[in-house]
Amino acid sequence: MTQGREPSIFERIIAREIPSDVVYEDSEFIAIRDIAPKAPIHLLVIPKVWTPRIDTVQDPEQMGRLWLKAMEVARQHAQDYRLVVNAGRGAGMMVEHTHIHILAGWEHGPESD
Ligand code: DGP
Repeated sequence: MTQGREPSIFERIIAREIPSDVVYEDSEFIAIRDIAPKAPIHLLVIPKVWTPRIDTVQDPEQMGRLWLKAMEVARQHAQDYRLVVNAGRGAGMMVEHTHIHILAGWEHGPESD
């Protein structure tokens, strides 16, 4: 249900209108490989229910589940990882649909490669 707005790229990925490399999915979340990776491992954890950006998520339970899922997915791919959230265009946010970036897989830390 997009109620008048254009579906986000991530909603189109969730609907399988756009192909992506899905690494995790359940009824509430999908996790995919970022199309333009900024680290050897670069995943996106995306709630299926659209909200424009993370600071519009009001429900602490929902927020908690999102971060717990991001850490769970991260640990399935790496022992050490960085979680990043861009909130707003001025912070580099390109896709208006709440998501958490998982960055990992460097040999000697994020500044090494
Ligand atoms: P942000 O800048 O925080 O809004 O991050 C959005 C990310 O989404 C960015 O790193 C690139 C990624 N992205 C954009 N379009 C697609 C797509 O069609 N498929 C995949 N897998 N990732 C995408």
